[in-house]
Amino acid sequence: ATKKIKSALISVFHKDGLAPIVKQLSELGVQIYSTGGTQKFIEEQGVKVTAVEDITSYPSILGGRVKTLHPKVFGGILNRQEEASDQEELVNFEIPQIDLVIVDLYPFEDTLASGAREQDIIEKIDIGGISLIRAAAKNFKDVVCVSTRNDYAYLLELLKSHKGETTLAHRKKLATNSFATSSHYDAAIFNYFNETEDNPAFKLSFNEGKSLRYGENPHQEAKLYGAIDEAFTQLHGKELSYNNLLDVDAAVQLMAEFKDEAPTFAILKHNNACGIAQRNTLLNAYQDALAGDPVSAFGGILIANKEIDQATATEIHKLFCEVVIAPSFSAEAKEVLKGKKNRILLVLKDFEAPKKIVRSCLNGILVQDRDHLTDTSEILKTATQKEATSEEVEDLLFASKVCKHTKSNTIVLAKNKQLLASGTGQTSRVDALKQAIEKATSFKFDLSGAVMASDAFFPFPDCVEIAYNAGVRSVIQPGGSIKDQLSIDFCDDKKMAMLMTGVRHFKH
Ligand code: 93A
Repeated sequence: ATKKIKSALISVFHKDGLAPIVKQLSELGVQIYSTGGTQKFIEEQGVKVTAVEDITSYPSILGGRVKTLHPKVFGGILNRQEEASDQEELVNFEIPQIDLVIVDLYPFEDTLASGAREQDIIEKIDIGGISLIRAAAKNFKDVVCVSTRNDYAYLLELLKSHKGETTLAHRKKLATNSFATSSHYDAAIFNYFNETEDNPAFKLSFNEGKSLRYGENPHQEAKLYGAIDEAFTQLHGKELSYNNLLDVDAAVQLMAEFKDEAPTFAILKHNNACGIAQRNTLLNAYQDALAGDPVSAFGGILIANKEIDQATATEIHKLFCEVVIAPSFSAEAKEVLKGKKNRILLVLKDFEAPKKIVRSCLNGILVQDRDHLTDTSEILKTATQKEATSEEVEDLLFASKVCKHTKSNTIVLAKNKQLLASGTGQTSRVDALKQAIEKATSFKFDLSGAVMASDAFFPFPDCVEIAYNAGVRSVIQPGGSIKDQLSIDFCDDKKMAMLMTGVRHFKH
């Protein structure tokens, strides 16, 4: 199945990289056909070339929209050399055989990215070029298809060392690359038309994923799709792993809740906050976040809502942590934090998180709106006789925001804008509460006057009872259980305040 290239059709948008190829083709005595601009370029190289119009007997029409779309061109590419009837037709219709197709498509994506007008973008939807690629790749048994400048070096090698002879394997490899080119190209066009979905996750292009070192575990392969460099700039450290990326995502979503508030610092492990605090200075916020659970903080993901200064960096430097994320780092802070070779430093950009989130499910994909509802004082309704004090309301909202970003079932205990402990990802709400109390107690936190937040309603009054016994005096929860009244009655009896948000924040 070795074939020698005797003729070529070349139609390329960008002419760079083409000169050595046409020279080599000419040395091999290959008959070259070409379209307008490409023809001119080839002539400038002093290489003999025949206009495609000479094959079609048609000029380029409709302002270039129809140049190569002609049976004489496609017949030359799609004919099967083994089919006697195909070959007869070539003779009858005076169709020249085409052995090699080189195309560089209209730059649709670049034009889109340049912010061009719709009309100009549409004009950059290549029709003839993509058809040439599909035709040549389909007929890879006989035809060599070069669909991207990335394959020029490979082609040159075939022309030089193999004197223009190609094996079936060579041609199949180039055909495979060609369908990668065409599917990527069409996906970009689809995404442009399908803008309404507004989700970079849909803008996956299947030949462009970035390989990660491994997935959740070393035996799992993994890839990352999408332009995450639009979300942050990495200043320092090793390459982000699969798990790092999930933690960074969780950290960024959590901190978005506190974006314009006082200095806030959070430490996450396994996508959950193990410490978070809001203070007058970032240093204090960091110290009190760390105090929330200094054991879990080891190897954690750290995030700040303000620039990390030298004082905070100096404290952080004492901790072994995987990633530090902030809107910026002072020059001194950068120096300090770069002191550990592997520590990843990320500058968070002002990016817009996609409005939809995507997950695989069985043999399909689940798509849902992001949980964009943030609990604010306006939505709160007091269910009990006792009102919460303004300090308590602040703590309740703080706790509720943390709760929203913690795996369900979750209970968050907080006081004075500091996470005291949470119960995360438990199969019962009571277990989540017990876990939180035990953790808080083990770190010697005084729970008297603490607030409790729950991501979903209390089905029974047991949680408020256990919380009361631990010292909790105010509670925030969505409400909506048919047994809400039992929890409310208990609170009234014990002079506790209970605020209802009406908004559930499950995070499965
Ligand atoms: O407008 S098109 O879709 N119509 C065509 O028939 C056609 N044939 C080739 N665009 C077409 N091409 C594209 O023209 C090629 O994909 C290439 O990008 C470009 C090369 O044009 P020129 O040689 O005139 O610079």
